[in-house]
Amino acid sequence: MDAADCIFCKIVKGEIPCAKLYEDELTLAFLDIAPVAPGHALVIPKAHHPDLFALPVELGAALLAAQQRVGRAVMAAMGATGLNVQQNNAQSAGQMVFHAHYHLIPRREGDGLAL
Ligand code: IU
Repeated sequence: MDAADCIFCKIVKGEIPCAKLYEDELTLAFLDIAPVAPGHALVIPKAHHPDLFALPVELGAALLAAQQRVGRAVMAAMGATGLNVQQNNAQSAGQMVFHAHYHLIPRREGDGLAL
């Protein structure tokens, strides 16, 4: 799939709406439309890279900074005591959207989530 058909590229361009949490020059974060926990957020690069292995290493610092910023915010907003960062590559690993992204999943003691 190229960028023209990519749903996350359409979100970046504003062609499809999202519940935006954060953006900067290189990254965007929004709430997952099918959250596994309240506050489940996605952090993505604005540029189209299909998965982790295609990400330019230089983009890693910007993505990490966004994960830290958004992760702290969703934890505070949800009263969470923990946070999982999940990142899937290829269909066999559960990837459904082929534009690299990080799941930020707020956790609480005894929330019963099995990830
Ligand atoms: P995955 O790692 O590729 O499996 O995750 C894709 C996620 O993108 C999944 O949790 C979807 O609920 C989420 N998502 C979304 O937030 N908005 C969309 O328009 C679409 C998928 I399509």
